[in-house]
Amino acid sequence: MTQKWWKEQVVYQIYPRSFYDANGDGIGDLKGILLKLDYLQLLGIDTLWLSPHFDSPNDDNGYDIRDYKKVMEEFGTMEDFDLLLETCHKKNIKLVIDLVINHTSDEHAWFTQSRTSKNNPYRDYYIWKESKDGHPPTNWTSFFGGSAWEKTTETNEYYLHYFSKKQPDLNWENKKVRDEVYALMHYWLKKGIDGFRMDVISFISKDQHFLDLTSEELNAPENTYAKGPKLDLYLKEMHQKVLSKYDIFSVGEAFGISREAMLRISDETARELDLVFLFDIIRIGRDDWIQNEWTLPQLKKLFTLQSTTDPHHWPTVFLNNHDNPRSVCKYGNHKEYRVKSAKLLALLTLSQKGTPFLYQGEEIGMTNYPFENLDEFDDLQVKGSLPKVLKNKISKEIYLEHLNQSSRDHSRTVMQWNAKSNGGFSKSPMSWFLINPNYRKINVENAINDSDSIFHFYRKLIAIRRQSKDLIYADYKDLDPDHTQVFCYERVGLKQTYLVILNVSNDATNYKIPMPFSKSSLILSNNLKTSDTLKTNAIELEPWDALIFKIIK
Ligand code: ISL
Ligand code: CA
Repeated sequence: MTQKWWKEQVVYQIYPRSFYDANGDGIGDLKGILLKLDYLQLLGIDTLWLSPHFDSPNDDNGYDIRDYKKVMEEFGTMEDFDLLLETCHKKNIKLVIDLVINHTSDEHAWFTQSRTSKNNPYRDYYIWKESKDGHPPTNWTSFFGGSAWEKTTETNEYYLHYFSKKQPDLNWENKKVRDEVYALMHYWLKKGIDGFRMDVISFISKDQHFLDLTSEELNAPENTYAKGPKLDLYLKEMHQKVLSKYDIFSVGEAFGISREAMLRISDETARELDLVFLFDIIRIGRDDWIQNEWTLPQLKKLFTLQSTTDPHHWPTVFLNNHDNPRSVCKYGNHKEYRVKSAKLLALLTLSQKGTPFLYQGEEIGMTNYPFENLDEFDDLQVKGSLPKVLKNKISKEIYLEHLNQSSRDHSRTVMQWNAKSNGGFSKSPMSWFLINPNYRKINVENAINDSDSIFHFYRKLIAIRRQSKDLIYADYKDLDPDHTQVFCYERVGLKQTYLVILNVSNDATNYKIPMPFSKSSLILSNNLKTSDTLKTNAIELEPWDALIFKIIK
C-alpha cells in the first residue's frame, strides 16, 4: 500500500452558497469561507473541497458553468479566490475545486456559438442530432425530468443534456473539447490548487450509436450513461497531459458506475484517477426520489465491498454531501438520539478504511429541513421530476413525504453559526435559501461551547487519525456481518489492532464481541459510562453506543 498525503487527509466539502455570507447580500461567498478558516482549523480538517465557484447563471447552483476562468459574481472576485487559496496554504489546508466538464451552461460562449448554425466552428463542441420521425433522437431521459434532448429553433436539431436543458453535454469525442478542458485545468493548477473533484466524470464518454435505452435501463439511466466506451481512454489522456504533472489528487464523482469500473479507474497502476466516489452507501435504499427501507447487514456489506480492495485501490468514505439528505436523519435517529447517533456516524466515517469526506454542518449534527409544501424547494430536480411523479399517479403529498427523506435541498439550507437571526449566516434579513428552525439549538457557537458536543467528538476523532497512520492504513474486517443491530469491525494495522463497536439501534443489548482478545484499552466512546477496558467479551451496549478500542489479541 503506497502512502500518499491524500490517503491520510480528512476532506471537508463546502457548498459556498450556503456556508457564510461576508458581504450581507444573503448569499454565501469566498470571503465568508476565508473568515471561517480558523473554525475549520479548530475542527482539524486538512483539505477543503469547494462546490463550483465559477461564473454561472445558477440554474443548478453552479453546476452549470458559464465561464471556467471567472469567479461567480455573487461569490466574489478572482482576488478573493487567490487570497483564500493563499490563506489555506498558510494554514496547511489544501484546496480542491469542483470540475464540471461533462457539461457547461447553455450560456457558455462555446454553446451560444455552437447553437447558431451547423457549420459554426463550435458546433461539434456539443452533441447535436436530427429528430427521428419528429421525436427526440433517442428515448434518453434527463435526471432533472423529461427528455435528455432539447430542440433548438436555429437549426431544428436537438442537443443532448443529461441534466437540465441549461446544461448541454460537451462532446468529448472532439479533441478540441478535450484540449480546452485540459487547458482550463492547467489554468487552475498553475494557481496552486491541490486537486479536482470531477463532476459526473463517469458520463463524459457517450456510445456513438445513440441507441434507445430498454425499459429496464430507463429505470436507472445512470448505469448505462456511465458505460461510455472511451472513459478510460479520456482519463488516461487527462492523466498524462495534466494530472501527472502536479502533486495533486483527483476524485471522480462516478454516478452510476459499477464497482468493477471503479476498481479499473482508480487502480493506481491504471494512472487515471486517484479516488472515485461510489454511491452505493449514500444512496442505499434509494429509487430515484423514493427512500425505501434497508437493513444494517445490507449497509455493512457495502462497506466491506468498498474497503477490502487490493493494495492498488483506496476508498472514499462519506455519508453526506450537497446532493443527499443529512446523515443523522438517514442513518441515525435525529429525534430521540440526535447527538449520540451523530457521534456514532462520526466514528463510523472516521474509523473506516479510506479517505473521509465530511460535508458542512455534519460536524454539528445538522438535520433535514421540515418542508411543508413543494414550493419551498429550490432544487430544480424537485420541480423537474413532478410531471413524472404525477404521471405515475403519485400524489403531491406522497411526493413531499418522500422528498422530506431524500431531497438534495436538506443539505443546502444555510449553515447554522449561532442563535442570532439567520443563524449568523448573514446580516441580510433574507438569505438565498431556508434556515432550519432548529438553528437556535443546533449551531457552531453552542457546539464549540459544549465540550461534549458532536463537534468536539469529530475534532477528537480527526486528531486520533492524524496521530495514527497505523489506523489510517490498517486492513478492514467486519467481525459480525449478519448482526442486525451492531456494527463490529476491526482495523488491523502494522503496529496495532483497533476494534470498533457501534450499536446502530434504539435498543440496548448485551453484545458478545465475536473475537478473542487478551487486552483492551478504550480510545474514545460516545458514552461516558464506558469502562476503559473490556472485562470479558460481553459488553452492555446502550442505544447508539459507539466505541473504539486498541486491543491485543
Ligand atoms: O440527483 C442526485 C441526488 O439524489 C445525484 O444523483 C446527482 O444528480 C448525481 O450524483 C450527479 O451529481 C452531480 O452532477 C449534477 C449536479 O446537480 C450535482 O449537484 C452534482 O453533484 C449535475 O452537474
Ligand atoms: Ca454574500
